[in-house]
Amino acid sequence: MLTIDRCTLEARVADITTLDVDAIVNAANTSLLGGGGVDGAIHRAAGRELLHECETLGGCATGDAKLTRGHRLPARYVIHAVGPVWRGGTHGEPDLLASCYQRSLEVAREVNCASIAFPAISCGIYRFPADEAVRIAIDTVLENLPRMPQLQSVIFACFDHAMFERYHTELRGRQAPPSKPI
Ligand code: AR6
Repeated sequence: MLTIDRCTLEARVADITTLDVDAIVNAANTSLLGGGGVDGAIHRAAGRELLHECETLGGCATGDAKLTRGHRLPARYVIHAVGPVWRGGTHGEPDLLASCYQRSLEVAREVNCASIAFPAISCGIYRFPADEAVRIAIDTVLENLPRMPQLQSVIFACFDHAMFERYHTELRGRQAPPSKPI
């Protein structure tokens, strides 16, 4: 866990659909009409009403994010972010992934979220290398914190222990060393 001012960043092994936070982020595709992975799990848990709301949004560009309500989820909102498909890293994938986190945080700020949970966007079906994705996720959240005074909790929800270890190690590496006694 890393605490910066009033905000904690933590990794958790968790099914993101169970988290009682203001917003969970979905790793969606450009249609916003559901799919496999975490997207499928979120749509199953939220119910048909989520699909109906998504149908009104007209899709979403890669690197962007759009808001819906959480419907039957414990979370108040779902922020649907569209990550890049990994195509070797020379097609702007890192910038597009950073943009997903950036846009998700901007959307969360618009509805005044104090707590948000992210999955490892693009790290499943879209095959983005996990170590680099984790660094991008944490960097982008940290860069945005000064603009988000309402934010108190950021959870990186990991589906397996290997992903948890990546976030945990990276977060520990960002911890300021204890100040030396004078
Ligand atoms: N809670 C938390 N993390 C999860 C969960 C869950 N319930 N389920 C899977 N993960 P992926 P992508 C992890 O494939 O790579 C869909 O079809 C998973 O282990 O869900 O961005 C969409 O419609 C991995 O670490 O998303 C798109 O077409 C991470 O979530 C496409 O997949 C992301 O894996 C998006 O692919």
